Amino acid sequence: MAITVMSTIETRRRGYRWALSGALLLAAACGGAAPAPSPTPPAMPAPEAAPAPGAEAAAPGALPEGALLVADFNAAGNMNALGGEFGAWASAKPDPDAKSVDAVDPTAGAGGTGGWKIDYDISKDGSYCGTWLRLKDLDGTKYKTFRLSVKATASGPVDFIVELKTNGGQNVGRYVVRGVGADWKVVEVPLTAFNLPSLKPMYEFTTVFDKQTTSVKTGSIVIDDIAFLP
Ligand SMILES: [Ca+2]
Repeated sequence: MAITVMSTIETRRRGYRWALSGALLLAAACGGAAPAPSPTPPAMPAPEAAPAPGAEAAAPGALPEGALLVADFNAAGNMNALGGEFGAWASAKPDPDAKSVDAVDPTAGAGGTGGWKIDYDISKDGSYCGTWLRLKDLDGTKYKTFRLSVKATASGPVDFIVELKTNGGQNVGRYVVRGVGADWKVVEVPLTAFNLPSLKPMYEFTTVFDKQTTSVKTGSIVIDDIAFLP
């Protein structure tokens, strides 16, 4: 099934206007406008969730020395701090249709800054979707921990999968983030928990919502401050 994701819908954000016209975007995405292949398919089906080795703190903190900020979503557009694009993807025929719409919201992020708002709908049984963010082949061997901040805005608690991919997407490591509610959660995952054969070159960060993992079938989350920590 994983290979068939080449037919998924991808909604790319090209400008800040997208963030300000979410309703139009949603309508366009729901209508299946401009479908394009997902950059890389998610690894399906979801494996057993690994025992949580990650620490989940209560509030965001400043990045330590030597950390690499990947994206803080404080600027308009769909380009991260590494010069990589980001966007949304969703399953489509022959699999059941899902919906995923992402946008940079100028105030939904941590501390009222910009954040990556993700609306997903996997209410059709067997559908799945998420978002992707390119990592520009960074050298993950310099770091020990992957970090992001996340909250749910429309429903909760939400469980979802985060993936790190290397070698052009050939290798996929997964971690399940659980219990995301209305308060910001800082998720820190040791890179070893992704069980990747190598930590370079880092190709992509992906979110995945599927029925095996995500019990809330229609929801909205905001991600902010994606970083690698030494
Ligand atoms: Ca931010």
